[in-house]
Amino acid sequence: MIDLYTWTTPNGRKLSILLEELGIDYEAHGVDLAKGEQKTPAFLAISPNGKIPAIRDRATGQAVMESGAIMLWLAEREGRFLGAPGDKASVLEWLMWQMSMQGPALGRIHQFAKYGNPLGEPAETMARAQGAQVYQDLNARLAGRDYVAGAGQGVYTIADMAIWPWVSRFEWHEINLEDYPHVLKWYRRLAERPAVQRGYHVPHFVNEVPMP
Ligand SMILES: N[C@@H](CCC(=O)N[C@@H](CS)C(=O)NCC(=O)O)C(=O)O
Repeated sequence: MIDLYTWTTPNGRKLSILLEELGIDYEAHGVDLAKGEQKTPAFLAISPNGKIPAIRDRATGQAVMESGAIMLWLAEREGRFLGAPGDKASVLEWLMWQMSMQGPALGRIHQFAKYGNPLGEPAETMARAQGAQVYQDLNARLAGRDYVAGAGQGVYTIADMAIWPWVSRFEWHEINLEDYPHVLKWYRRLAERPAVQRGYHVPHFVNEVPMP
């Protein structure tokens, strides 16, 4: 049994989607970020960086923080969603791209769009240019492919599950997915998966999965 500590954000949904895809027993615990529950001593003992998501394996007591690390840890433990052995390099490439490029770039736009801009116009212009770059790179990668990692047309892996929840916030970062047709096709393909639908609504329902 895995305890999942999460909230209704893209980083949290990466893990609920993976757990739903794996079909293993887990219990989701909502950590209300607006109430500061991520900074309580009890939660910091599980996630020392004070951020969701985090997990704890109830059988061993092993806790893991950082969404990319948790995804890799679970996928390796279960031996699933990493593609064939020869696909591992590209799975890691796109998982790390998500963590270091896509998440931070789109997160900065969300800050400006939703919570105001104390840094001035140049910072916002730069953030939006980086966001557009992220979409251009993903669109180029998905041309002629079904999934981001793996040989040929690709194979469904944790890299897709990490990237998709951030794309599902396209309205927040004011990106028109019609401008990125390969991303749009891939986004819709994943959105049709029952596990993605279920994982999106953990720890509770906020809105239907956005469908462009
Ligand atoms: N690098 C971390 C980022 C996690 C993260 O930024 N979590 C946000 C929600 S999406 C959070 O917990 N924010 C609360 C805070 O910073 O106080 C990961 O990928 O797990």
